Amino acid sequence: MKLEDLTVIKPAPTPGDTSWFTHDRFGMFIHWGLYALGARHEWLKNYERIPTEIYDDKYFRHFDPDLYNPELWADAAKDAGMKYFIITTKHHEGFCLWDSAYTDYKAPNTPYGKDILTPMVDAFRSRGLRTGFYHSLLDWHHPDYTVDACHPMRDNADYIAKDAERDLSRYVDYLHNQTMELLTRYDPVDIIWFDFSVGPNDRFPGKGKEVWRSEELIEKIRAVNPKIMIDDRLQIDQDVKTPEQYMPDGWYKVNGVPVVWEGCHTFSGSWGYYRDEQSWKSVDQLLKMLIDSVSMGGNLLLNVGPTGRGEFDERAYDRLRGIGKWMRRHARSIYGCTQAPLEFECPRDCRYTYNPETKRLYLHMYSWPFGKIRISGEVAEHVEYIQILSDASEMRFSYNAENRTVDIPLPIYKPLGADIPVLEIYLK
Ligand code: FHN
Repeated sequence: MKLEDLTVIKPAPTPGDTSWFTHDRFGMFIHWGLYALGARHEWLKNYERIPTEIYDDKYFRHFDPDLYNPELWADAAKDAGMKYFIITTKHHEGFCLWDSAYTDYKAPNTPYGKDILTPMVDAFRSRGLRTGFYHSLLDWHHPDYTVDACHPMRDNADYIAKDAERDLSRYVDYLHNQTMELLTRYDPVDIIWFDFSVGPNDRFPGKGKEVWRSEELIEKIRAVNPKIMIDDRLQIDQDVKTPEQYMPDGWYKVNGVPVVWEGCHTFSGSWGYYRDEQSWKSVDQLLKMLIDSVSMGGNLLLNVGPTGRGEFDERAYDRLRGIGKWMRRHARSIYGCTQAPLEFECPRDCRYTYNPETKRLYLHMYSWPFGKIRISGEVAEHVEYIQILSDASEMRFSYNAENRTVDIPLPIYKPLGADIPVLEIYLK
């Protein structure tokens, strides 16, 4: 087969502009809010059924991240090879990081006394990273937000009884107003990442596209920013599917059709800062999550939960540095890459990524086989030149046309400076 006749998957077209997104592949998610002070999961208000008065007395009244310096965050993201960031402008607790005109429950009204979002957007944009806003549909603080299966007060009969006085549509007006406030004040925002639609249970109705007036909201958003990417959690599919905390076993599909997708993952389980959590993934694991995602045509959104002082956890910096060390030499096996042609068989313990523009194939070796590695079948017929990506050293090979195999003798030791070695294969 000719190279151009091979089957390279293209995702279904999207209403917003995803061209940069499917090129850049790697972003930073940031979960930050009052829950950083609790330092035991961003859902602590729900898990511990904490009434708002107590929650705010503890955390709103003590929020003062004096070491907050978003320049350091942006540097860490850029040096790790990330190309965009998505910040929780408001999470389920309802606390807003920016100086919203629609609420007093915001960072400028805490002891910290300042808008947190503007310097962050400026810092990341000044380093060429694109801007994404996570915005919670749930709001455990707003007076008109009614009780549902995920509400901290779901077992509090007195609180539930007051639902009769709550006007959920007034809350949804607030949601629409704040969304438009964010998109106009920080225009151009590249991604709006809503989270999430609540399922019904035997006690409470759910909250989905009808409640959020999702169609109307999407229309308003596209009217001010037609190219923006909108995620899938308004219950109306838009620009990106968002599988969370698991790795699909193939290109993510909707009704059998491959789509633009992004896997969002934590370093260690919780999204918000969790002081005593010890389940931190290794750099090797994280790199394999990035490569796996791209090898199946997707993006990786890796989350950081800053502390109550406004710093990234040392364990996060350590992982970001490790990822950056590999990306410095291997970035072109990620950026602009996607799933390899379907006709290409991949050797054991390896992954392929493929750049359809440069016609270069990247063989990521998760283990270093002894003596040689063989690539077989259709791919073997297209091999023109091979080098180790990290140091551009030639890898000589022998092609057997009868067996359609290419054998590549390997040195005993895997190359230095490449936690995960990559062979860059020029195709003809
Ligand atoms: O409840 C949230 C959770 O706190 C976190 O924000 C994740 C990130 O995608 N989304 C929800 C759980 O699906």
